[in-house]
Amino acid sequence: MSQQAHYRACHLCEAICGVEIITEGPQIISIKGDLKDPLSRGHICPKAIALQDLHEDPDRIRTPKKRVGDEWQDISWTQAFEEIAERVAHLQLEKGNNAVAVYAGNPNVHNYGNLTHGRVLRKALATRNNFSATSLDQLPHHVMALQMFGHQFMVPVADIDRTQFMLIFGANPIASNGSMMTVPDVKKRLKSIQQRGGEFVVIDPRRSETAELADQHAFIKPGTDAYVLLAMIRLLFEEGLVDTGNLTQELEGLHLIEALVAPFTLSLAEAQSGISEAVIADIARRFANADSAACYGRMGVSVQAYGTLCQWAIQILNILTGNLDAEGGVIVPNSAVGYVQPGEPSPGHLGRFHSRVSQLPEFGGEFPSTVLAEEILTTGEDQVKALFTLAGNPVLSAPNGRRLDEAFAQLDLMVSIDIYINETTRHADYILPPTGPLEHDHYDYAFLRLAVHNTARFNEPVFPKPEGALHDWEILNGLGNAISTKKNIRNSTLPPPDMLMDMALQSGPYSKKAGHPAELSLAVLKANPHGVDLGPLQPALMSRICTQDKKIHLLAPLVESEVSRLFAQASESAVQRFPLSLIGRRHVRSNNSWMHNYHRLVKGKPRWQCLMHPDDLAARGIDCGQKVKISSRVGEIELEVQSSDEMMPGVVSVPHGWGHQRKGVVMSIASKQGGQSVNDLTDDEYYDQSTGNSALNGVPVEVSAAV
Ligand SMILES: Nc1nc2c(c(=O)[nH]1)N[C@H]1C(S)=C(S)[C@@H](COP(=O)(O)OP(=O)(O)OC[C@H]3O[C@@H](n4cnc5c(=O)[nH]c(N)nc54)[C@H](O)[C@@H]3O)O[C@H]1N2
Ligand SMILES: Nc1nc2c(c(=O)[nH]1)N[C@H]1C(S)=C(S)[C@@H](COP(=O)(O)OP(=O)(O)OC[C@H]3O[C@@H](n4cnc5c(=O)[nH]c(N)nc54)[C@H](O)[C@@H]3O)O[C@H]1N2
Ligand code: SF4
Ligand SMILES: [Mo]
Repeated sequence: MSQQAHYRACHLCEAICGVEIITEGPQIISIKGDLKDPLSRGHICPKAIALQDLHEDPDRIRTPKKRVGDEWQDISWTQAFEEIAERVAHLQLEKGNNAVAVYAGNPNVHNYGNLTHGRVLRKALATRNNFSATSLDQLPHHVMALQMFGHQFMVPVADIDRTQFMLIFGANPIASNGSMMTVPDVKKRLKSIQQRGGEFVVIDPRRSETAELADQHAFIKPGTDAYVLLAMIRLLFEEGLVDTGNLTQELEGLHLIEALVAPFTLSLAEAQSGISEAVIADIARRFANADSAACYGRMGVSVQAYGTLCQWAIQILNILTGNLDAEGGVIVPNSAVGYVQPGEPSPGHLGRFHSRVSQLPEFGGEFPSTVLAEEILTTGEDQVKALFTLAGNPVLSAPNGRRLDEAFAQLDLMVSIDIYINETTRHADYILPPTGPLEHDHYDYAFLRLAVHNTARFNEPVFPKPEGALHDWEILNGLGNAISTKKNIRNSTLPPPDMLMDMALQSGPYSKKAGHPAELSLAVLKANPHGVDLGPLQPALMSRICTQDKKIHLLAPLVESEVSRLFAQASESAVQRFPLSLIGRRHVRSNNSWMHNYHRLVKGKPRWQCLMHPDDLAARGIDCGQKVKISSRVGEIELEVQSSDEMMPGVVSVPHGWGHQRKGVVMSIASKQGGQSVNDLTDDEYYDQSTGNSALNGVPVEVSAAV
């Protein structure tokens, strides 16, 4: 049999690296970085190699399953769609449409058919109870973009390849490979800043892999970034460093910001954050005086109690220093598909309606995932009785996972579109497994919109679709159609996602229609399997802005109330029962909750331990390597602790996504791993008050020796 080379994206993280996969018949011979990919230029990380484990994994389920007692029975797709549709129609007729909820997890954004076809199922269900990983992750970015620029996806990205100063709050791209910033080969890109005479600075409670390489790292007490950011903004006004450049005429509300930040002095910032006044002032001045600068913040500042305020303040810092929409600053990418401009659908909306139990606001038609358990467990009209999970594992990923376990166990119906029987799907009545990632085509609809360099790339499947298998989008079409038929409502299935992408490419900014020389279409991308280079980021914000008055809105009521809440909190005394602060951690060989079943990744030292500063351990009489009990308001876990001066004193780090020993999980390698789920400690009542985005970082905890 002859060998064949396939070029495609690794879909496992936001870096979307190009890979070259050599196959011989049904066998994978090798997986390497694609040197000709214009975005990733040959870079890959160890996870790409594990695509082979994922493809071959005998635990990955390949036929629809129905629970019968404690057993899983293989059933046909027709039977699955028919039975599920019957039960949904019956339940919704009796209890109303909102009795059914949907949780869409992270891999949906890595699989374009889920993005295009999710709406077929949602339309059939017509429920208000939609949830997703967005509110465990990045809601503050979208709320900021909507308020300031009028569209939730108008998210500026750091122009890392041209900046002279990058200021990073709470992100560890060396381990995560970047997020809300598609940046393959980030290490080389960060080092290039230094090589061209620039610098990068990291603010993080842990001396992370990224902080290790930085020109400067400052430890910060978790959850206090907003004090530092507001003090930096205050200093810009006080020292006459505000220079809004070309955007001066376009800004609405600039004069109000100076008064708003007036109470946030450097001394308040030092007292709250642990970073000295001198260091904060020096970083702010260097940022303002740099030839170009980009401030970027991720999980550490998005998924904490002031996530939205932090994302707002980060953009204000970029704007006040003339770095928004400027080369080397932050720029909204010009993607070939989903190019945001007036008229692009789904600009977003916040707080049009509120969740039933805790009255948290919807965003873009979704409630924060933190209220999913209470919507199932609290009786009354509109109580959630059935759940669809699409590529999500909330039991390990959302706060207070034990409460979700309890909630899922009492649902009348649960359906999971997923490839494993894991901590979440073990509760399902039906599991519907799609094809594996190498068995379907791919266009990076989500991440090409967030990339640090404009490119477009389409991937053909590496292997043919196995007989009898369905793609995620075909399952969504099938379910949507069956449910609509039973409910007797009009709903049409959608054509395959490649057709939809072709239409979008041919009406996008690089099309023949738009007069662009690239003349992009699906056929052009198919003829260029390594991807097409569309050039560096291009400032063009004001021609695309989506606010009604075409201005950039610097202030919103939610920002003002968050600023007041932050100021009031400074005089509150800390909770003594849980004096330590819990944060997360990512490792390059692990990915969220579902990649621990691949021997190529889990080999080597364990990566799930808790890290603490030696002084915190000494104060509690705990030795390195000992088992400790970590407790929070909602629960406790026991884990081995490692002593590490990477940690700021007072801070405890535990990665999420571990703890696969729960009964019924069918992942033979993962369930033999150690580790516990940190989300048995994180608190569903601890969230960003303005949006309901979970605060998974900065959770109050205490640690003691396990007995
Ligand atoms: N404490 C703490 N918690 C966190 C975080 C943290 O930093 N700290 N991070 C949060 C973040 S940023 C995120 S995005 C969430 C992620 O949390 P989730 O949204 O729950 O996503 P995953 O954990 O990635 O789970 C993915 C699920 O999709 C399935 N799957 C994988 N590929 C496919 C596919 O192609 N099709 C289908 N149908 N299913 C597939 C897997 O088997 C698994 O069940 O976790 C959040 N939770
Ligand atoms: N290898 C790997 N890559 C991944 C993932 C993975 O699980 N593994 N997950 C993917 C996903 S879904 C996402 S969203 C991205 C996330 O991408 P990143 O945000 O880059 O990843 P994290 O490791 O969560 O980085 C958060 C950093 O914030 C710090 N931090 C915690 N609390 C605070 C705080 O209060 N203030 C400040 N300033 N810092 C704080 C942490 O110490 C950590 O270094 O990664 C993606 N890539
Ligand atoms: S950094 Fe690793 S996991 Fe992420 S896309 Fe590249 S190869 Fe895949
Ligand atoms: Mo995420």
